[in-house]
Amino acid sequence: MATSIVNPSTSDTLPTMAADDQDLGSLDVADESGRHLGKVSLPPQSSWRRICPTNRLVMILMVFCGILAVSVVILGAQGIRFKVNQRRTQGALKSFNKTLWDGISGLLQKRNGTEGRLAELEKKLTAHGNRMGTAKNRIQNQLDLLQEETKLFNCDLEELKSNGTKSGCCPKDWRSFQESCYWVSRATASWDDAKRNCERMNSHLVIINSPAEQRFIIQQKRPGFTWIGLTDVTRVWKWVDGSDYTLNKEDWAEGQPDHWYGHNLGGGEDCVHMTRLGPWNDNHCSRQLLWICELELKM
Ligand code: MBG
Ligand code: CA
Repeated sequence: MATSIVNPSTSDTLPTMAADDQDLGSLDVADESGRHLGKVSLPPQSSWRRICPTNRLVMILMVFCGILAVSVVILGAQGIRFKVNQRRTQGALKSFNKTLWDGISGLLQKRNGTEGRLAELEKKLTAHGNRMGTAKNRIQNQLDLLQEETKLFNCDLEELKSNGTKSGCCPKDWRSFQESCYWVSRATASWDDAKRNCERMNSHLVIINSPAEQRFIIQQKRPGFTWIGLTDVTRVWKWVDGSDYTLNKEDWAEGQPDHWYGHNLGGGEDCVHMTRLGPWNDNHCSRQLLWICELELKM
């Protein structure tokens, strides 16, 4: 006798069941005539398992595909948006770049222009400065001349007023200091010749009466030993006008005066000169040195 297991979904021979509610834990078994033979127990199944596994796979795949499609769409949309944004940003950057370059080239042009103008101004200023310098020199020369002429004029006036007994001016080429005029030689001579030369010019070898006068003479003298009007040829220190000199160590160079005999020129050292920097030394009167004459102004 043949038996069959009737599948509720494919055959009418099996008792109908509500597919949703039927417990699939057992199956009815019937023979060929349809007589019910009993129930066969099936292992219990979850509600998912009751659905055909192929359908479930398809569904999962479909869901997955759906998610994938949605993701692709979202990503695509985002990609498009990103591209649009990127293009916009690029556009903005390009325009910013252009603006920046325009600004920089404008600034560079301005700077070049300013530099050019500055160079021009500098040239003008230099030229102006040179002109000013020349003008200043000319004015200074004219002022000096005017001063000199005023001095000469006053001098002449003074002489006229005093009937020729007073003079306020130094002769040409003589330098004025306080109440005296000074003349500095270019040549050299012995002390005696120098003294005579000064006397020929109605003056005398310089007599130094004060530190201020000493400083002035140092400024005026040429570099080199220079005779002054002091001697001890009479064994007593005397100025050329006969006045006494009291020895002051501060006037002299280190170790002087020493009346040195070591020169083999005969005698010692009786005539005084200024050394290069100013302090005095006694020397042999025959030495050929520069000299300075002094002329007192008649006041
Ligand atoms: C010289 C002086 C000379 C004499 C000598 C003594 C180096 O200076 O000119 O007058 O004093 O020194 O050594
Ligand atoms: Ca000496």
